[in-house]
Amino acid sequence: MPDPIAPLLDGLRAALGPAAVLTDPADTAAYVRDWRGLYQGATPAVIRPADAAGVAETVRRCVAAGVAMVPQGGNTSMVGGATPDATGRQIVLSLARLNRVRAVDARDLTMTVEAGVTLKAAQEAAAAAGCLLGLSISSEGSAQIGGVLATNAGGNNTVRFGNARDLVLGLEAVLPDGALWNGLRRLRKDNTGYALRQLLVGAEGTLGIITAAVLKLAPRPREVAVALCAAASVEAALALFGRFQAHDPGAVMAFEYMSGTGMGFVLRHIPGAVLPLAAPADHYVLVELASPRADAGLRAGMELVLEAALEAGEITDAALAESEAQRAAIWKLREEHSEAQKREGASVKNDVSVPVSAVPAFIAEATAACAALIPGVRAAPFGHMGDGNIHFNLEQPEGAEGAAFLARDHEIMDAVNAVVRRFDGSFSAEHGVGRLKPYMMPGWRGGAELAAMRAIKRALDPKGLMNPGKVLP
Ligand code: 2HG
Ligand code: ZN
Repeated sequence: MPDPIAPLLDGLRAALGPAAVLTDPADTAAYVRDWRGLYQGATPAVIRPADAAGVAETVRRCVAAGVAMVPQGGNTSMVGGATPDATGRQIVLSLARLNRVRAVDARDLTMTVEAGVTLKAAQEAAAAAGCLLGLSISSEGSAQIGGVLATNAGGNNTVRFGNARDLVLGLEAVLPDGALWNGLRRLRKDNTGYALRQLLVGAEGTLGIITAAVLKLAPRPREVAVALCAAASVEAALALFGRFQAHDPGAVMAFEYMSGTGMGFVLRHIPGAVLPLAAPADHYVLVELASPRADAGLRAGMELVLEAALEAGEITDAALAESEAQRAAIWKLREEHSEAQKREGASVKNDVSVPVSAVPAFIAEATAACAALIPGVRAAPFGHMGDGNIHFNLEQPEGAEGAAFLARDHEIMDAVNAVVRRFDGSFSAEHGVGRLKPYMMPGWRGGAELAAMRAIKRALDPKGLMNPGKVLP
């Protein structure tokens, strides 16, 4: 059989223009490797359509040629979800040029954005209209809306607004047969059969390619209060969360836990990172309160809660941001955790969730399990305590060989997941399954659930050309 790729690329050049087809390895290199450096793939071409019709055209031509596609946005996946395999037979379909904010409606509190708009640009467009897009993740400067939705990203504001899925009212997508589906409805109520939009959200590009979405907005906050606290223990950090929830659950915008180990990496590796507290601690909490009211009295409420927690011995110190610059500096200590862990050496990530109340016991038991498995391993758990999603990341023992440590990644993940299972948690809370975790699916989602997922995949993508090797084992 003649190789279908050369004629496919000729056809795509003719249909989309030569600039939309990258084949020079110098141009495609950045698309075939994930940012963590876990996966080095290969591709004959990166296709960069300018609009949804171009995406549909690309999919139709790839399907006709029997060539697999790997959709890619900002290439910030933690699980290799956007990287092609090493065969050099999978096309990378970049959504980056679909970068228009089509509409923002401050009365309906919705925005319509294309897949290639970065999350940060979408937040800024919402803010410019006096609104808030209630989704914030550490990679928001690079991550694009299409990938954010395809992975059902969570992040810092899940405690207030839910996950990406909860913000989606409508979707436009190219289905695996190349049909362009316009489901960009802006309705708060719409019970008309299967919620196709929700099927595509979280499917990681295995059931179609999201090209645009209608997202829910909220009124823009007029008062914000942020504090960094030194907590006496993980239990104490959770008790502090309980205090804020009891005081005013509607005000909590983020409640993030950080271990002393992880914060130590940030202070060591991130230029400009400064701890605004008297002394380093073993446990930290970042809490953000926000209200659309300018007279909500958040600062006073924050002080009240923190004073009570100080008196109870749950926290030993706290710094309240006095300015936007201080607020950003405190958030930087949290957002740079991944980068700092990368610079410290090899690390194995466990993006897991347990019921919020179980977070302290989970961290204690997972820490013990990993110490027993690899003496000297450095647990640096951090993350979204307010929704139960902890990044239970492990850094190689000091002085150990990084590659040897990484070679044990399955062993480490399995040890942590055994603890997760005891608490009825999830092995992937917000990063998705990607290429890293399909092997876990039968053990966690086997039986009726996986069978139904396979049936859906077969029905929509019978040729298996949409992001193969991801999600399903
Ligand atoms: C975060 O919460 C991201 O900052 C990254 O989800 C987590 O690096 C990680 O494991
Ligand atoms: Zn996270």
